[in-house]
Amino acid sequence: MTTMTDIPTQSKRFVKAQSYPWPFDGDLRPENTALLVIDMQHDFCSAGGFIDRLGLPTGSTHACIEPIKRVLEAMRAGGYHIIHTREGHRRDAADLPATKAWRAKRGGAPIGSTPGPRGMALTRGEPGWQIVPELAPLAHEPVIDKPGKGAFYATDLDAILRLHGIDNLVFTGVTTDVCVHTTLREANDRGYECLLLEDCCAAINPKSHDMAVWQVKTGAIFGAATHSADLLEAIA
Ligand code: TIU
Repeated sequence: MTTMTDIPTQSKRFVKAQSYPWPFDGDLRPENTALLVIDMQHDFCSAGGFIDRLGLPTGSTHACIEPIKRVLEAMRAGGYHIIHTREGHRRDAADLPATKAWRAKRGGAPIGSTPGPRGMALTRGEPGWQIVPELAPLAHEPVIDKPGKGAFYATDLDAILRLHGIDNLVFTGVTTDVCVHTTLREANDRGYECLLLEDCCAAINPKSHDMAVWQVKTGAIFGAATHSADLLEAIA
């Protein structure tokens, strides 16, 4: 990481955000900044997937595909790092905690058995586990397969970020209050500078989304939050 004094004032760049202009040190460059697209899989965003089989709505998670696509295209064009994540379990279920298996089965969307319209829920290789085609990763973009909510737990995400000198993380994806928040909190504790794009993430319950965004916007505890338009303006 650079220190504040390393960056000449004239080359500092900030995104308008709450509760402070982001990143804290103004060191916003394609080389040290990654877009994280979290769990934009059919299981969370589409009919017949995990969330739908639990009897929960997917309207809000589906609706953030388009805003994420705009940011993805702009950051690809700008040469920023792009990293995708997928939540899912090994087909042999060796990485599936009994607690999670029990809860999913109880909710009506068993993991690793009893296929639904998009195959077995949250199971690697199944149709529901695939990333939605609008946001399909390019061949050179790392995809982090994660068994948990947080993208740092039991993955090589931290190693990849450090190998590439990435300090700043822009958060998009689903769901705001579960996997996005868990990953943002994990990243914050590891010293990464986090920006949440509030129109590029969604929760099952809009009130829970609002509170999760509020937590990031208020008090500068985990980082900052903004709308994608402000990020796009800053990197244009
Ligand atoms: N990706 C993610 O957020 N996993 C979840 O289980 N989310 C729920 O909202 N349940």
